[in-house]
Amino acid sequence: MPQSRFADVRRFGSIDSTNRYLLDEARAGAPEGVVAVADHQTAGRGRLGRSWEAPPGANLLLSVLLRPVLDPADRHLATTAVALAAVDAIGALGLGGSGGSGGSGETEGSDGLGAPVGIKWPNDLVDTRGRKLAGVLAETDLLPASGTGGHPAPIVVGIGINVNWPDGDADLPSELRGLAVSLRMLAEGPVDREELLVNLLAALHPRTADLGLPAGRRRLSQDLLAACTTIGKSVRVDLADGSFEGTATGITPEGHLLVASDGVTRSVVAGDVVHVRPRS
Ligand code: BT5
Repeated sequence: MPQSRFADVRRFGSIDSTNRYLLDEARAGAPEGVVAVADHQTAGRGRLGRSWEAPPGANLLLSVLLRPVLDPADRHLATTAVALAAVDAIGALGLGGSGGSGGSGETEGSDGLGAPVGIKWPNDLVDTRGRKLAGVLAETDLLPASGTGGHPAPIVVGIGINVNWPDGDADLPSELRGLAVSLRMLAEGPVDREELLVNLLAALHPRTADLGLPAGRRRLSQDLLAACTTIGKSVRVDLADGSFEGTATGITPEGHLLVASDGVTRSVVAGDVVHVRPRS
């Protein structure tokens, strides 16, 4: 992969968490572009102390170290860049599967992206039925030491993509049945993890380069809007200091979610949101 800034790929048979590994590397001064890939994580992490499940050898578990020169208000776009790169990478597999058709009327966020997947704002890849195919976790370390040596402060972005697990609902723990899906299920057959990794490393290059440019950041927000399955949905937004309900109506050029509620449209920043979910 010539010219890719993601050429330093470190592979692990088993590790606690690729995000934890790269945060430690970042603290030790590692440059942008280091990638960690694991066959298995013993303590894969989700947001807010949640865990990420994947049996050994089945799925793509990867983190990248970014050091974008970004205003703190734009740092949430690192999640968007990686989520969009994953949509690109899955599209490039050309699976041509049914995409889990026969669904529940979920918005197809993938028009024009060539993949039967969309992005549930802010950090999930979902199929056309809203089942979770991948999750993205961005972690940052603003300790002064991490940004020394001329490096901007790091953002470690991890993604877990369900490639060959689960093979069906029966594989899943009961709490994830009907809620999680894999590429294997969508393609109705095994999917090559290596090919997906190669596609993802290739797609990460332009997507993360966009973080550093005003026009690039607008492109990320526009492409997020095009891929976003949350638009048009009723949502409840849980903020640290309370919650409100409304309808997701759009995404701003800065990548914020617009939620209309009681005749007022509010802009919601990913970092402020504890949870956005369909209103029950
Ligand atoms: C996420 O958190 O979705 C972020 C997941 C990031 C995982 C990657 S793997 C590589 C890197 N290293 C790490 O240690 N982490 C990153 P969140 O939105 O909090 O969702 C977590 C929730 O998703 C869990 O509480 C489960 O309900 C559900 N879940 C867990 N494993 C799943 C899976 N394989 N597929 C679908 N849903 C899952």
